[in-house]
Amino acid sequence: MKKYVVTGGAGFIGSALVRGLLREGAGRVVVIDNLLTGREENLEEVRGSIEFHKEDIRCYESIAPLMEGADTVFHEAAIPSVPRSILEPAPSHEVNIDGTFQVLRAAADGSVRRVVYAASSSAYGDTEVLPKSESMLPRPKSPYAAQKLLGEYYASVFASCYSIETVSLRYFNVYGPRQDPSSPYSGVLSVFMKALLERRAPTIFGDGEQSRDFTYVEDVVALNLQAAAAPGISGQVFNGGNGGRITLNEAWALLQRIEGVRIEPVYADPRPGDVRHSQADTTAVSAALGHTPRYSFEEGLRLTLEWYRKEFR
Ligand code: UD2
Repeated sequence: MKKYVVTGGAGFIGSALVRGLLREGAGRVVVIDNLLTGREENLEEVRGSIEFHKEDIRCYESIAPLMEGADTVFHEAAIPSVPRSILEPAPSHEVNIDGTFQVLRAAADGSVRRVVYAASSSAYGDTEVLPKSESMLPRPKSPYAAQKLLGEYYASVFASCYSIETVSLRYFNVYGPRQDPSSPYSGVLSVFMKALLERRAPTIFGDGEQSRDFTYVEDVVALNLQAAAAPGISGQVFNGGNGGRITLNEAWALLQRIEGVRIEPVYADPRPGDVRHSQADTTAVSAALGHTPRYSFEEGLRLTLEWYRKEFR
């Protein structure tokens, strides 16, 4: 029976991946999460089908035995958020860099076949050309972006120096059910949807004309499963995006239209470290992994809004 490990498996993306693995008939799914941002409720209905370990990825001794002999480790655990990494750089450095190193080290020592690493589109920074392709020179603008990029470098170095395969997926602004809207560092769509359902004005940092390639979580789950299975891609980095680009003003306008309300947003100063435009070139990921995103922005938005509606009731 093949064993799969998901670090950060109680988080928003990690728990969706756990569900995806179980749907695909994965035999043994081991979740490692320290519940800093993850929540056990995210795994509620699958709790009986997985092994849950409340451990911190920075602690090699705790995580190494859990990784032993796994087919694939999906490394989702991280402290996300650009502004959080600027305000509190030390914790995110320790988790995103030291923690990632310990995950790779434990996986290599434990004869894991492959690690699929959750990298970030933030690594690109502000490039002159859109869409952003993997061959562009990264230009991180925040500690978080630099940390996630170093994780990629570490992953590919482990693939070349040790007997382990690694693949990095640069996620582009993932959204969907279970994304926690309650922190000042929450993903913008989760914050927008909470404001919409509570009939409050959202805050838009800057002029709202910055754009993102918002990617529905189930497309990221499918991509991870493809990245775990595809042969001959070890050491490589792929974009995990939709290929589209939506401004924050457009996103808020669409949400109002879906809900049938009109609420003027409040505009505030732009956030330091913010990337202006983000859009994935999906050519390489489609050629190497056969990946095609299935959810349009509006479809993903409607599904997510439906989930929040039930959640907040
Ligand atoms: C970055 C990465 C993303 C992921 C994420 C993890 C880029 C382009 N994307 O997302 O792939 O790794 O980090 O944290 O770097 N905003 C508002 N109002 C709010 C909240 C946010 O206007 O209440 C703005 C924010 O200033 C930014 C945009 O919305 O321009 C998106 O912010 P975010 O925090 O959702 O994600 P972002 O782009 O920093």
